[in-house]
Amino acid sequence: PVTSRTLIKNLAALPDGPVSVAGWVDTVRDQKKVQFVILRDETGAVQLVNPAVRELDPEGVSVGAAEALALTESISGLSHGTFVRVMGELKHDERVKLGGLEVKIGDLEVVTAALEIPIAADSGLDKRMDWRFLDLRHPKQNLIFRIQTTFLHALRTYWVEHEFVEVQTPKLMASPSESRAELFQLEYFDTTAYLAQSPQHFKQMAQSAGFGKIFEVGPAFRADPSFTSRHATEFTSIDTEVSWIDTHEDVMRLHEELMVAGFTAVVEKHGAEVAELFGIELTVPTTPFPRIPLAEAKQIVADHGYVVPRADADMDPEGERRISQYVKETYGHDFVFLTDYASTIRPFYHMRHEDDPSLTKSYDLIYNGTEISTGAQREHRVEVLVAQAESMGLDPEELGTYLEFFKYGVPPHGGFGMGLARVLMLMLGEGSIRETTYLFRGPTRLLP
Ligand code: AMO
Repeated sequence: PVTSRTLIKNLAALPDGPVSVAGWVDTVRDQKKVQFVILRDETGAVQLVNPAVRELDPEGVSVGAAEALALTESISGLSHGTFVRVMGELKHDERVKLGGLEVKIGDLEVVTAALEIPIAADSGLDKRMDWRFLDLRHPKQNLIFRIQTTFLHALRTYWVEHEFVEVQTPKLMASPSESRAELFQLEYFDTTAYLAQSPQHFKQMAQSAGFGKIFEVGPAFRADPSFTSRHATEFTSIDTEVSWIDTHEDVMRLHEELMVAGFTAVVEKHGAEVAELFGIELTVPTTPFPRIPLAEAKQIVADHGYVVPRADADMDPEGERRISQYVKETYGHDFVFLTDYASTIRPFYHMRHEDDPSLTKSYDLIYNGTEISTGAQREHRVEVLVAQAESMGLDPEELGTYLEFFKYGVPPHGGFGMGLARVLMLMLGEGSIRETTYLFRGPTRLLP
């Protein structure tokens, strides 16, 4: 341990006796004869107690009376949010509602006082985002980021055990990484740079570089002006790319294994807390996840009374919700791969089916009604790649050095990108990725 404080969650396992705890004041109940303080740290809450001394005995004889009076006054003045360090005596007592234990305050040091906290648990989302550092003190918010840690750790363990190489690709680029849409442009000395919309180019480069299997967890930027619950201008993208695949089916199998690894760890470690704080019974998804070709999925939702607005377009959010509902009812599954998107609505680098070039070897993964991921087998034959780019109106010049990666030998490969905050949002039944992003960035939010 690097500090002498005991984490509040660990108090229960200690015997009665002296302890040192530290955290912030949640509430003070200042009664005539006794004071109670609920102290929180990142692991829980505990009740502190102090027998109040309101005035000095006129005889002034009792030893320590002045200190006891000062302590009582100090506790009376504690505002919500004040950070304190407390030395005291731990006592297990079944009658105490909060965890069946109590710490009798011996000494209380005010480390930093707090102004009146400007938000409450029921404040509006935007106001909470203004005060995100205070909002994050709430146990629910804290749990989200512990779950995120567990989820990413499990993915990382999977990748490492399967000999994937971790890469950090640059976020400053000379050319757009996905398309000209939603592109942040910035001054870069005498030239223009773009913020990476995804690590797409460089995860494919790793296949040309002979790395075989790679992963990256890093920022991606999209100049998306919309104010939806699922879009941010900066988000954390989970990316992986592997060589020597036969079809996008191989990518989907990898994707399923990663999701099972992530969910297994989260259910094991946080299942009980999630049930308690979010009211959700998390389960590990079974494999294989259902797979439905996009055209069929659109037909299914149409048969159920909803026609996706444009026949040649992607599923819209309502279509995603409905196909998810159908899959839940039909297969009892929270996940569904929508596969074989039309080549007109997929990036030029998606491989097309040999027997039907109007369709790509690609998929979106939908989870509880919303897209969390896009994946595909990539086109690795440079002449086909160039033709596909041109047929979609792209100038190969604009692709920078991307095409070079394919001219010196490259294996067949594929991969996927997945938005971290979306996974958490859908896992925990939250209404917005603002809740599951540490600091959300949107068109009108650059602070704090
Ligand atoms: P795509 O553009 O579909 O694919 O993005 C992949 C996943 O990233 C997340 N995502 C976002 N999350 C929050 N805010 C946004 N503005 C946002 N945009 C995307 C979503 C989405 O499913 N290079 C490909 C992936 C690949 O083929 O490997 C790509 O970027 O969860």
